Amino acid sequence: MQTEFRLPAAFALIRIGIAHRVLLAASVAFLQSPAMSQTTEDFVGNWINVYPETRAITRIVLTKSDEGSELIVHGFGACSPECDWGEIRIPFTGNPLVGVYDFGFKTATLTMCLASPGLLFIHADNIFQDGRDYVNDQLFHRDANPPLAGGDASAFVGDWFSLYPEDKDLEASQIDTIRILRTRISAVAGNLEISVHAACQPRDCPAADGTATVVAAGNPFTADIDFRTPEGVSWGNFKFTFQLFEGDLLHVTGMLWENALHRAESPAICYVPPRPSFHRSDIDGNGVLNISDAISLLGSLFLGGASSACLESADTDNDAAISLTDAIYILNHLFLSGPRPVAPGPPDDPCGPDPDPPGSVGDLGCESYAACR
Ligand SMILES: [Ca+2]
Ligand SMILES: [Ca+2]
Ligand SMILES: [Ca+2]
Repeated sequence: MQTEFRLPAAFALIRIGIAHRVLLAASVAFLQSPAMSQTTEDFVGNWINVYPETRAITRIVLTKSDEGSELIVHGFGACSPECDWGEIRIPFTGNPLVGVYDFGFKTATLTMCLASPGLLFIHADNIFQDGRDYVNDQLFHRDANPPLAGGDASAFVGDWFSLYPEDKDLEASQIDTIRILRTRISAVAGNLEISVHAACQPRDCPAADGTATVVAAGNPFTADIDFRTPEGVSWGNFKFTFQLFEGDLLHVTGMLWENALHRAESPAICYVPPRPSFHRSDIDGNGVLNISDAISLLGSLFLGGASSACLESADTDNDAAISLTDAIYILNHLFLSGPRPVAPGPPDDPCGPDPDPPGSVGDLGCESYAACR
């Protein structure tokens, strides 16, 4: 018999500690890569939440002060009609910017980070006077239409990870919700197979997994996902929305509807980890291409030697197979002026990723390659 799972209603009084701040800073630093613009003008705009059904900040208007040294932040929250949070002024200190709203009953600290020229990421720490606090992550697009990524369904394929470390916000947040930690999307027979791993907040309940198979139907697409703990306890049937934005940002939102009431909302901004860089044909990974690489490859193919820690590097001709041909290719290049190893090229070329799409047949992976760290 299944026990119905209930998110706990009691709130513990845990304050956000220094570790939380340090981790936040580390996460925001990630968002700044690659280098983002750092002028006030880049922040100025009418920023709209990418998720129209949000119960948090619906939009935020950023303008420049007359003297140009400050940004004026004008936030609006989800109420009916729209809640006007009023204006706060914050000095411009670069990317990210931090502003604090003090509502009396709670403070909301907004860390605003340009994720790309058209996308603003806001991490909000809400601390209530009674000690409860919760955090949420939201993504905003500038004016008009969201900059959704183009391409077909394969663009969604990959392993996606929450922007924040897995346990950080679970400790900080005291409001019942779930946090999406990891999402894996695979292409199978024309469909997308989705696997979402989530944890609930506060943390005194187990993490759960949900899976779904959907027909790949554009960007965004939705999926109904039933979450189950390892013991088989159901969290209920969540309505998920997956939106892919320019710059490899996947926005995942889960809504749980119970008796037609909105019960939980868990936006999670996710990112694709940077693809590993390597040099093609440097089988032993020492940053130099010579006959040892061919010998090492032949050893792994025919003498039971260890295979390269970077399979893509060993696939010298990038034909999705590591074979004798690759060793011959190296020898031919070294001693008979044969063609150079293909992109990203041998060690005298810049480090780079495999040109094949992530998760495709041609993507053999590269677990580690020390010469390109
Ligand atoms: Ca080598
Ligand atoms: Ca090959
Ligand atoms: Ca490849």
